[in-house]
Amino acid sequence: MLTPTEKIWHNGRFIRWEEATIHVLSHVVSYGTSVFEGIRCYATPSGPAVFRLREHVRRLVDSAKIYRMENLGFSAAQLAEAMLEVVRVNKMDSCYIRPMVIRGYGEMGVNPLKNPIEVYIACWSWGKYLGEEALAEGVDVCVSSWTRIAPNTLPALAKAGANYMNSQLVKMEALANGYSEGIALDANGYVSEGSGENIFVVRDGKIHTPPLGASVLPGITRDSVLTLARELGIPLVETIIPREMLYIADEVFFSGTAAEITPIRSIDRIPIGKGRRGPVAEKLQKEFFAVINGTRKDQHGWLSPVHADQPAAAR
Ligand code: PPE
Repeated sequence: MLTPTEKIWHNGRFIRWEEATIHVLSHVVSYGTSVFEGIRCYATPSGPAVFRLREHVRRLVDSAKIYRMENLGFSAAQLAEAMLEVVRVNKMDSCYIRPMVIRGYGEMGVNPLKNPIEVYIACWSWGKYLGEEALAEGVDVCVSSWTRIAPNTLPALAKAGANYMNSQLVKMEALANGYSEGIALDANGYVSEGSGENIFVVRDGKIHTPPLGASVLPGITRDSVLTLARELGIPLVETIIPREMLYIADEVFFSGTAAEITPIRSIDRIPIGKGRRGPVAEKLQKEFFAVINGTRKDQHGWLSPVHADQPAAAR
């Protein structure tokens, strides 16, 4: 179960965790009117630091814009500052931050435009998403019988609550069949993404990942993986991936804020490569964890220190 923290930020002020409730007739409840983010704050040797804060705020604002929520009442800079403040106020060293923009209580009916936009930012402690052993051992997954949201239905570039109804179908089916996660194909039958992760396929030393047109969320960890891979000189390509490419890959792995970099050791009970974490995933994990642990120079400015008097990580 979720362990409560003390405070949640709501439209510019802090309220108690228990106070952060909404009316059952809020627009979001009937119609799924929400966009949100998931961000990790890591404990570094120089104090807590939020990973890729700017990019997450930007994606939140982009998601809102797609749904015609033009005025959130706060600038990107104010939202970013509020996210850091939530970590400070709750005295967290490391945590998961969940900013949410919802359409609240007012009118009923599909038209959301008269309903107030409410912004909430919560944080809590969140451990390993796909289990403790997943990062080292890899996970067993399936290809879902559910298709990912099709182009021009629910926009995949927006991180909207409603998208996760599709994710839930993928996830529940996977769990019901004894897998830890499902991989959804896009409307054309090509590999898209996991219920809450982007996906990478390695064959002959080259990384393949589906392009943004394959109904994937523009993952910020995905971008980090691509950046680290380029720096390591690993060839990579964003390209459509046929389902069967998964089975004959040398390695397949997931990326995501919650899942970080999680290797996949089997798909539909077919062992991937040697049936455990492969060298490319391991190399990328090593680099990624060195950045977030503050032991590798943060040359891209990916870490935002939570406390003003805190030195930037490992400079
Ligand atoms: N695809 C989907 C569908 C997705 O939900 C996520 C994040 C990603 C890709 C990876 O994106 P990024 O986190 O920016 O690298 N999923 C979030 C929600 C997890 C949840 O269960 O809630 C996350 O990882 O925080």
